[in-house]
Amino acid sequence: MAVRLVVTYEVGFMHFDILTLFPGLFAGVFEESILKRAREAGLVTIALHNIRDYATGRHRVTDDAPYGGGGGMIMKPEPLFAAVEAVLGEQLGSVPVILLTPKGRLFTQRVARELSRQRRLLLICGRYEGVDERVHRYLATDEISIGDYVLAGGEIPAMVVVEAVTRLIPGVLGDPGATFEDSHAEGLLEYPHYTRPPVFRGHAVPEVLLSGHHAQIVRWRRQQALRRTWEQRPDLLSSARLTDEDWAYLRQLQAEQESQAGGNCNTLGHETEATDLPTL
Ligand code: 6GU
Repeated sequence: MAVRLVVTYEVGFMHFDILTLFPGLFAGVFEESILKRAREAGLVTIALHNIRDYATGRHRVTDDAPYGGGGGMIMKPEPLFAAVEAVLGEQLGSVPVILLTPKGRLFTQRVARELSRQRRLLLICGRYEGVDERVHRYLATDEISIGDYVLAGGEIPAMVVVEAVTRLIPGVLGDPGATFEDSHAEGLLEYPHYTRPPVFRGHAVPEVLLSGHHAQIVRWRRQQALRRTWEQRPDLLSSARLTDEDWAYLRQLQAEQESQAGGNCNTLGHETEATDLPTL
């Protein structure tokens, strides 16, 4: 009798609604690579809505000068409320309405994971100069910024959110382990990767990776991830999940650094602010 091996993959589904004044900006990003594949596989649907279509009057005005004076134009509340209400209909109140704004909470892998558990998300692309406060207070249920720098509008941040969330939807990436090993997934930066050739322009692949010793490879990768995080993003170490062995390795790195002249320079040679370990 033949034995049938049944492999089941968990698959998810997500719908994104994006409200923007510039729907044309999204075409390339959504029509290539991972987002194209996720859409073709029926795992993700994305609807772009032009905010201008919900503005009234002959000129369909979507922004206006700020009360109290000052520079820049402010997005008017009426078109945004009308758009969200029309797009969500009965689902208004049960779908997160996320305003992309530099005033929002910081977008991290944790936030991406949190959002990937939703079935539907609505993203409003704000323009940098500002959005009427009534939108912040009474329409948006969440506000997200992708980092401490200034962009002209929320369109590129919306693409960032859609891509980061989509790749976490079960079934989008072939290998379910792939998202687990990502930089940031465990709170550490990722270890270095190598592929053929074994020597390229005189630079050899680390011996351990060619050794076939699985346990040694795992240990080396962990130490590389720790070293890289300590060098580039020491702020991440205080919230990473670290074992006693990890801490021992970090103390060893710190001891090596302290025994070198200069003290304030890490092994890459540039100045870093916080190479001191958080709690040793
Ligand atoms: Cl969400 N919007 C704008 N305009 N600038 C940003 C941002 C968002 N996140 C970082 N910079």
